[in-house]
Amino acid sequence: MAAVLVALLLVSACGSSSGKSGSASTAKHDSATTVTTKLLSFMPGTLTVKAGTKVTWVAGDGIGHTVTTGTFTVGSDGLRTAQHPDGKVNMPLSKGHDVSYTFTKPGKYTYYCSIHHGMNGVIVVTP
Ligand SMILES: [Cu+2]
Repeated sequence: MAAVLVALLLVSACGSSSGKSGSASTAKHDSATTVTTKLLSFMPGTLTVKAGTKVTWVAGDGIGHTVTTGTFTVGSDGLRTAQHPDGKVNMPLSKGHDVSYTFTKPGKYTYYCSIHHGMNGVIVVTP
């Protein structure tokens, strides 16, 4: 739990206005690379991206969460019964304070919200 690799992460305040106009879309996040928290879950629960893609987590609710990579076990009720952070990513997530991480190596990366035991997700990184 001690390793909080803030340096690896980019935190951007998406809620702040840039003052720019003329953008084609008001959506600031690409749904193909964004995970949004909703009803105490990560949506989508599994996101597949190519290696080198920056994934962004956005708080879609007013609740504080974390994005914590690591392994976990889930009980029959869908709640985590054990969690083991791997130290890669462990960042607080709240409205207006997105968390981003670039996955450079192919693989299956499991993560969770350390506060809410029902919030578990997977990033699948393809070559
Ligand atoms: Cu949470």
